[in-house]
Amino acid sequence: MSLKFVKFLLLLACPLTLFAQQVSIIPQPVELKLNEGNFSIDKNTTVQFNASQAALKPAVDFFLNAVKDISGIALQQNKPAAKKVEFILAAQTAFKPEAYSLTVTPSLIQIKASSYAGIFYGIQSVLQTLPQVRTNAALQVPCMQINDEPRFKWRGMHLDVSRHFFSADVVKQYINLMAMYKMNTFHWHLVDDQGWRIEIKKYPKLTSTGAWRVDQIDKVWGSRPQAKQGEAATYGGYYTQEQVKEIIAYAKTRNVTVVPEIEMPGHVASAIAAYPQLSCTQLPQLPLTGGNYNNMSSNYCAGNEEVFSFLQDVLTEVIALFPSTYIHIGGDEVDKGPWKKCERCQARMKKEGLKNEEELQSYFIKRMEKFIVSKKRKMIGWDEILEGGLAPEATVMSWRGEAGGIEAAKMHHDVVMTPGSPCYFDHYQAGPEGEPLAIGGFNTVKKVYDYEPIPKELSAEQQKYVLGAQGNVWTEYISTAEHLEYMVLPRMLALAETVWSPAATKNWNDFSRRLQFHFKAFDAKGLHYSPGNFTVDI
Ligand code: TNX
Repeated sequence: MSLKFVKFLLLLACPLTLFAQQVSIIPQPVELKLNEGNFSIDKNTTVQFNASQAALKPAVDFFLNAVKDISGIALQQNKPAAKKVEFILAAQTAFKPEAYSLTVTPSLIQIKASSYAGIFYGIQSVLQTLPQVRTNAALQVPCMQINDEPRFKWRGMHLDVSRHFFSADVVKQYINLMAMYKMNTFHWHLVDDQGWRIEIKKYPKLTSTGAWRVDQIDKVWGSRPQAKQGEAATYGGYYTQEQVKEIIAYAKTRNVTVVPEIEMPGHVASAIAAYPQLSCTQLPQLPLTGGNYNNMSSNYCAGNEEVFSFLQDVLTEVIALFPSTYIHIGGDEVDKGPWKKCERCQARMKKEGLKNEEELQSYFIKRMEKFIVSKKRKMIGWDEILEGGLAPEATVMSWRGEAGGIEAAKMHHDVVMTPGSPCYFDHYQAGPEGEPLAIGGFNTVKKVYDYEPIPKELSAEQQKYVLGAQGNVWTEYISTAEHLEYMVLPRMLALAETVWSPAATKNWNDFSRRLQFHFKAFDAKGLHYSPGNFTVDI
């Protein structure tokens, strides 16, 4: 054989061996070096972690369960062994928050971090190298070294459970999917015109009345006439406080913080259906059935003191349940019409020297912030809270493009970027022919992947106020768990890489390749997703 031919054969073989060694982790780790060989997880493998680090137990159990689910192997724990999977909680200063290192050699898998979060993410990276289909064989983990940390600290996914209700199990599944891709903040939109979804002990009608409506939302947004008093409410649901606690604990194991949204002062027809005295007109009404919000009785009355004591009572129960730093107060799309016609609102404006209804809204939100801060929490709201003057310590969620976020960052307020384009996962991702009816807009997976959460307009100093980004899932048109999965997969994976991986190393082609592995995993797990179009940027 000529030397030339041997060289040719080597050239051919090289990419093949490289290919065999590729891993498909999403989001792409900051540093990943593949080495020769594998660690083989079999029944002689043991997991080890220091007994003094009992806090790691839920993460270790997560790993043990995942291995058992895939292979049936029940790993040994803390037994002396030649081959081990080791979890090491290092000194606080050794790793940044949520960072980890992962070392795999033929005899050792070692995950090291300074936090539970880091250990959990090391585990997620290992799990993404395993076969995703059930097998009876030993599990091969390629030898490698990973050093990894997130780019942003707010890696969010939102879910609207008001327009359609999703069971506690579906919510857990949603959180589990988030955690697999290292997303860490679940924004739970619990209140809107079409249903109040969280049990509040002091105000039982919020759920006995406010959680139920006459019909599911019509296919065409807002076209269904408002239901009449006395019609039978047939659609709805809510979470008991016990279920809420369970969901928070489930999320905590997966390093997901649950941020509750208690919408105010608009989008609250459901609360007013339960307690009509909270609106300006005080007229009886029902939770809305359509997506429209321009309803004369959909706002709280900003001139009524009872509204503020009601909301403080509600938030007191919410704060007792949710350990999150942030409490979301909504603040979006307030129709100022009812306030203009309301004597009490006008009297309040006069008394407080407020020039217009925007300032009245700002007065409302500032009072709520004072209360939330007095409970040692932070307030976050949609970007309309900028109108009429931003509350002193508020964090802004920028959804009507990035303008609100830019303005807030320039004022040295924290910001979460979630512009409708491309962060709204209720918009079409393909088609629209052959796609389930969606709200309009067009956010392909490529568009999400290319999103850069730091606007160029911000100086290096101002950029620090961008905490991260979030995908939002409004559910006017989404009523089943399958449809929900379909809207989120794979766009959430693209967002996960955007908020975790360094901007400079993002690579669409490589992401598309890795995505194919995850599609196989979704197939094996029976998850619904959009196969999309991965070569063309539409
Ligand atoms: C605007 S985004 C809303 C929601 C709708 C959504 C539909 C935001 C803060 N408010 O109430 O569901 O558009 O995409």
